Amino acid sequence: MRIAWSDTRSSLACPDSGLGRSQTRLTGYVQESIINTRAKKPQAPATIGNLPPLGMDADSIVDDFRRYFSHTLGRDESTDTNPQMYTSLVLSLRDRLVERWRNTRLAYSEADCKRTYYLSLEFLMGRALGNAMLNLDIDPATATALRQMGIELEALADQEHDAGLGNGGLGRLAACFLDSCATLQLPVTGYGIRYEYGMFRQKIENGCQLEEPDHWLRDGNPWEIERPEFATRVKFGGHTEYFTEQHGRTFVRWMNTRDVMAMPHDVPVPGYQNGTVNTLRLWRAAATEEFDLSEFNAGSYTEAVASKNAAEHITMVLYPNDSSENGKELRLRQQYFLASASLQDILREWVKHQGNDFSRFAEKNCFQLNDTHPTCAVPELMRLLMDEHGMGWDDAWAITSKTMAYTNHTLLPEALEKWSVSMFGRLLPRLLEIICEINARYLSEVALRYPGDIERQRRMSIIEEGHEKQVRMAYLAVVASFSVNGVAALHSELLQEHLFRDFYELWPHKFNNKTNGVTPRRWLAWSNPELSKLISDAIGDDWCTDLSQLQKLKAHADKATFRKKWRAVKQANKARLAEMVQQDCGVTFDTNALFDVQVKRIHEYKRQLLNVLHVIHLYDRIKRGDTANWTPRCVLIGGKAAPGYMMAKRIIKLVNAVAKVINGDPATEGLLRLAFLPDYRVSAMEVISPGTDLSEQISTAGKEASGTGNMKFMMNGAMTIGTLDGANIEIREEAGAENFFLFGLTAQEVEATRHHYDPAAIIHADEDFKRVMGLLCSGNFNLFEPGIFDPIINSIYSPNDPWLTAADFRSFVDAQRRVDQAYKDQDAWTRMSIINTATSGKFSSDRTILDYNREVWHLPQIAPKQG
Ligand code: 62N
Repeated sequence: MRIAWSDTRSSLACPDSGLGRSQTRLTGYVQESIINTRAKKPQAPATIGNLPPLGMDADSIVDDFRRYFSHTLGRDESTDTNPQMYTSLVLSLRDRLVERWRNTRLAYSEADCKRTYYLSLEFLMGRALGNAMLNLDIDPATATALRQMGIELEALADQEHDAGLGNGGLGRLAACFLDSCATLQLPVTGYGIRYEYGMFRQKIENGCQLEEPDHWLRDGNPWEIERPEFATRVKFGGHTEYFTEQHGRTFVRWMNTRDVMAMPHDVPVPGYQNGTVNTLRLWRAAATEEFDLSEFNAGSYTEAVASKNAAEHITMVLYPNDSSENGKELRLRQQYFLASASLQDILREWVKHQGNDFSRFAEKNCFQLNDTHPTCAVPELMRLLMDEHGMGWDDAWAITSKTMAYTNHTLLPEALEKWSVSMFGRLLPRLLEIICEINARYLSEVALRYPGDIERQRRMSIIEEGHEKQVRMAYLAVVASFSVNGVAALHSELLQEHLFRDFYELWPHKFNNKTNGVTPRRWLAWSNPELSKLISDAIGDDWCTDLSQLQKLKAHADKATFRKKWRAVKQANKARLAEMVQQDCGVTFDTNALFDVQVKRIHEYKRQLLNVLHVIHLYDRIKRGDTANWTPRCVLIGGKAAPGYMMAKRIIKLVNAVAKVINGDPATEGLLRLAFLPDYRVSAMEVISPGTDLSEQISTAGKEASGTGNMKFMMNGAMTIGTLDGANIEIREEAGAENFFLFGLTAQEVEATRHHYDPAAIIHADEDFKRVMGLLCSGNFNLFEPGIFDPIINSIYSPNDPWLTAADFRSFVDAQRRVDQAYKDQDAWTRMSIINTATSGKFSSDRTILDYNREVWHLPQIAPKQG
């Protein structure tokens, strides 16, 4: 059997000998590692010197572009679809980012200020070119430069693959946050994983989802810069041994590990026209060097080279589950790999400047955990401080518990991460020991506060007892963090009342809310240039960095000329969206119809099914001739299903099946269209949200933590039809009840209804609903595939349906009727559309980040020196 990871016995664990078991030697080793990490004398600087700033005019860009294309990339054939042309443009722009990047680093380091590290397994960045041009304020110059060379900017920009390193909202939130931090000039660094394959590409065949690998790095990634000088080593496996020093102090060594190298790739994160460029550092796994050698020496050269693979597997692929963790060992490897590499990186930088003095570490550093996924950072920081830097438990815990902050993104029990204790112990034995010690100490605190309440200790334990013991990562995160937040007001309340009730009772001061937001640069300024111009012409352009300014639009909502322009922009954007639907779905959308859109991950709790039931109801009305005063509708549904989530995949099949029948029936001409948009992703949303009239936010109340798509739609002037769930509640508060289509049970009513839920009776009592179910059950949409929708039909009829789809059918249909009515009065509709944009200011991620900074991070804003 070949060893997949390097064995550190010979080379690393004890550099001076192969023995290393005697106490004196080990003492020597620990001291040496401490001494090695003391501040080193800076080396004499090389004399490369400072270069003059690069020109931001079209001519300078043309010069650089030509040099990259001809000299650096060695090409001379140029066509619009030539990948080297795209690369040449990116490298030219990147140079301009690099200058500002350096200035930013310098400014932060001179300020010697506190920093925050945003740890996330996902950063759903999408495309970077448009964002870089906007934030560098170099869009017009670039367009001119390319025109001079006879190149079309749009064709080039369209070549960029989305960086799809995330599943959905949680990953995109991380990306919006980075944009806001750079724009607010906050010293925040993102740490993530450079997956070789991002979110899968979705193909639709015979109405079913097919997954294709997303090899987004195939043509190279000109945005990133590899930094081998900061490569770090991450340990796995092995075992621990305890030693006692001469002075009686015990310490632990984690040995016989199989190591993997972590190679950083830095991606620039430009702020909006402010000279700041922050960093997103993404780690790639690579084989260690010496492990080749050990295998090589054993005489198995090819096996040694081949086994590099195993190490590199760690960062091969993003797990495409957005709501249920599956307990796979490779996923835990990814999580630890990110946590360990990032913390080592941060501690190395600290020691470079401060030596082994950690007395001010807690006041200078903060780690924001994006859900529980990076929670290995808690025991890993303890381990590094104790085992690598010689600190005692209490000091290490003081630092850890003052620097960790945890954001929760879900209440769904199936999404709460748990790791089997036995697997955890095999893969990360030292970390498991530390977790058990954290648990023991914290449970004794619980015991002190609630003497004799054994049941409470069992409930609150980080280790869940049972047939198979499990580590509850959310509890670990809460215990170790000084701040725990939900992502919308309702969600944060529900966390305190349910999931973390016991913890809230014990530590109320830890809990807070941070309502999500999205960046107005990408989601309004860049993706909707026409509306942006109209807005700026009316109220100036400060809104881009102070979205509350949009309030000023309210005054313009009463002007007929303004409303006319507003409507013209929406029409143009609907035409763009219709073009995309035509291209990707082969369905014709008439831009005079109401564009009704639901795009998000496919999940039962998000209730795409309820949406389809409404569409079937509209079809039924058409078929029975109930079309007086009809409002024509084009319904668009898009999103990916987790590859193993059968119900979600069946719902996609249903949407496509219903679409086929409806679009193919001449009776629906001019009245109703339904399309499923394949491969929903960031760059698609940039076209979708500007062209939408009605945004569907119809989750079962209490289940959607926040939602962020809802905010993108609102900014772009869409009306929302929604339940009182997640951030919908706050959207409705801001827009006003009269500018929001509300329906459905409240979160409280949902819980109360469960005990006496009788969907069959509800359906029987509702003539419309009965007819819809009749169509579904008769096989009207699956003539040649009998029975395929039975699981869906059964879920609707089930008294145990967790999502209570039938309970909300009637009020949903009624709300949609109000939508139809409202859309008929185009002037009134446009007014409501303007008001929605005008009141969307709260949902800028700048506001969210300022909240985090005021209440959790406490960072200074630092502007780099220009030039
Ligand atoms: C979303 F670990 N969550 C929320 F593998 N999760 O659903 C949405 F199990 O309401 C919020 O608006 C948004 O976060 C931002 O706060 C979400 O996107 C995941 O993508 C995810 C990924 C992996 C897991 C679980 C959840 C896993």
